[in-house]
This record gives sequence, C-alpha cells and structure tokens, in this order.
Amino acid sequence: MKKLYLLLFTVWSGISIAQMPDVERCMTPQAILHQDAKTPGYADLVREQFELAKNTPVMKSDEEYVIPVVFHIVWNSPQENLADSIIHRQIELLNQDFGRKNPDTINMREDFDIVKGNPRIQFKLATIDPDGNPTTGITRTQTNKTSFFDLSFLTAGFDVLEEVKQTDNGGMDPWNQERYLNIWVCNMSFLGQTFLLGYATPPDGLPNWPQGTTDGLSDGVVVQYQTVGDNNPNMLDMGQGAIEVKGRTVTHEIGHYLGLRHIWGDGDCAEDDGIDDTPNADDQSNFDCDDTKNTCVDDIFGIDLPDMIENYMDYSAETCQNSFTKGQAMLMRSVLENQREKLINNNPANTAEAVLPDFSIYPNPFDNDVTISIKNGKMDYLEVRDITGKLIMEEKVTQDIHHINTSHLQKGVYIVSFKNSGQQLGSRKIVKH
Ligand SMILES: [Ca+2]
Ligand SMILES: [Ca+2]
Ligand SMILES: [Ca+2]
Repeated sequence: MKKLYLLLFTVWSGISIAQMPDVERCMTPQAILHQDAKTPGYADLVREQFELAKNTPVMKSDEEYVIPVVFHIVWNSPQENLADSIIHRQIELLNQDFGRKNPDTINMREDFDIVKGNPRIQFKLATIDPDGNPTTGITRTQTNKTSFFDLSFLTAGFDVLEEVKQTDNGGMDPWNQERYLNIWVCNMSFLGQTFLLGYATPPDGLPNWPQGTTDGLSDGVVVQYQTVGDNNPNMLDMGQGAIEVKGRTVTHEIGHYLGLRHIWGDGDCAEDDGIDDTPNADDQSNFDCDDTKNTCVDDIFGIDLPDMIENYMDYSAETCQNSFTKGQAMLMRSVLENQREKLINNNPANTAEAVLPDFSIYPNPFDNDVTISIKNGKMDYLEVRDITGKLIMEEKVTQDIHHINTSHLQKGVYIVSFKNSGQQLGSRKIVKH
C-alpha cells in the first residue's frame, strides 16, 4: 500500500519517487530523524536512553501502573467526531493488551512462551483536567482542516502534522504532557487515501529536549480516526479493502511512547530493536499473518525464534497481534519509573479519588485585603490576573492562611489562580468594590 500511495503521489504531483517522503503506516522512526535534524544529537540521545532503560534493573514492584489519558478528537466531517463509546472501548482494549488480558493471547505460538510478558500497565480517561475541574477525559475540537496531511509535508515535514496539537492551527493544545498521555485523533488522509495510521514521541526526559513547542515534536500520540476502538463505524481501507481494526494502532503507538521500537529495528538483520528477547527480523511483516518466516538468526535463551508477527510492535495485521515480550514489558515499566515517572507518581490527574486542595477567599467582594484559606492540600503560589488575563500579582504561599494586600488594585473583577509545582489547582473570581 505504500507503493500505491507513492504512485498516487507521483501521478498527482508529477515528481519522482526518489523525492518522495518515506511515509508509511507508523512514522515514529521518521519522527526521530526529523527531530535529529532540528536538535542535532537527538537520535543518539534516544539510543543512549534506550540502552540506559534496557540496563536499568526493573520490575521494582508488581504494582500495576495507571496512566491518565486524554483523547483530543479534532474533527472536520461528522464521522471523525468519534462517539464516547468508541473511546471507552479503546481504553478497555488498551487495558487488555497492556495487562495481557486480551482473549487472543491463546493464538500466540508456543515458541514465544519463553518470552511473553505482561507490562501490567493500565489506562484510564482523566477525571480531572489541568485546571482541577472534572472532565470526561475527551476533548472535542471542530476544525476547518479536512486533513492534517498535505503536500507541504514535502518541505515542512512533521510541522504539518503537528498542527493537530496546536489550537491556533486548527488543532487542540496538549494538556500537561508530564501528567497526561495526550492522544490526538484526527484525519491524516491524502486525496481520500489513508496511508498513515499514527505516530508517537518516544520518551525524552532529557533536560535539553524542547517540549510542547512548535520547534519540536510535541509529546504524545497521534492516530488516524478509523483506527480507534473495535466498534468504530468508519471503515479503515488503505487501498486494498477493509482492514479489521482491534484498536492496536493505539497499542502500537503507546508502545513507542513508552520507549519501544519496531520489533524489526527499522532495518535488516544488522539492526535490531535493542531488546534481547524480541526476535529480530530483516523487515516489517506487511499487514499479513505469515507465520512461516524466520528471517534473522538470533539466540534467545539458546533458540533461534521465528519472526514474531504476534508482537504489537510489528506491522502485522491487528488480528494476529496479541503480545508484548518480557523485555518490552520491562522497558516500558522502566520508562514509567524514570523518564515518565510524573505520569504515575503523585499525579493529581491519576485517580478519581484525588483530592484537590479546597480554597476559600474572604471577604468577596473585598476592599484593601483578602484572606485565602487552604484546606486538604497545599499550593506553592498564586496569581492574580485582571479580566483581560493580564498578570497583576504573583505571590509565594507558605501557610494555610494567606493574606494578600490589595490596596493598590483598582475597582473591578480579578481572577485568582492557585498553583502547585506549575500545575493549575483551580481559580476563583474576586471583585473589588
Ligand atoms: Ca532488523
Ligand atoms: Ca530484539
Ligand atoms: Ca529468528
């Protein structure tokens, strides 16, 4: 289907195949190279991190890790505006796949019993948004863009696709990327042809890595809207008829987000994925379930295993994918314990039970001073802005009862925002007489 797409492109644009971007089903490897061009050394850093994560003693505990997720649905035509039920089903499917609870694990060939792994990672839609307000964990944005891919990819590269992550460019800005896994769902087809199913950012955790800016790739996962859930009424067709979808594009992309490479290592038998117990392959499997291949000789516990089409990080059909390996599970857990530890540790977004601090402000309306009383928690600082959003005051907060001198404020309406470690805890409107 890649060739089909290239052909289509060639006919339409009249430029040679040699000039074509290497666009394919999952563009995460291209994303790394793209970033390397913008931030020299990034690919090396990713490789180093990969080695580091691989060698870190892991499985600190059997604890199940829970990642809060926000789905940003950015839609143009109504069918792209996926129903909540499809998102809810995708979460169930993720929890099966990342908890080895998917019924089709029984289809895994016995050859892989020695390597099969359970990441024990679970996902839940966020119940609290970055402002501390209740949320469904699903945002909906209507866009005037019929697709987030167009020919400007030839010159602008990923900047075109990244617009889905930018409110100012017809997309939706991310939520705090340290605290939420952001998943954007949109249309990336070109001339009605679907060729790209998704891409994701591998973990960075590096102090010199730009996050959430238009200069780099903004952290998170992007998927084509037909790939979500297994109850999606939109047919996925990449030019060769309907493809059965079991939500595993999202599984695959989250694998990348948690540090996994494609199982064939994006290259021939000289290139691997950096994980010892995943069999190497000389190329991706091509949407098929061909279980006859053993393309690279490897030594996994003394055995040369066949190519593992059952692995979520292959390009095999979703109907034959059903497993991660132990090495993959350990790497993803390690990423959660290190580079992405803010997703799981003391994350206010993480539990429905999370009790956000409660604030009362009195008197309100006020005159020359205001008292703020904090219950059930703490905050580091507060900001006072006028109704145009202009910052008027910013104060550190060290005690549960905090006084602000407001004698210099003019009469009018102000917004007080409470923050802790950069995280918005909430805000209140106050009025000066
Ligand atoms: Ca390989
Ligand atoms: Ca391997
Ligand atoms: Ca082999």
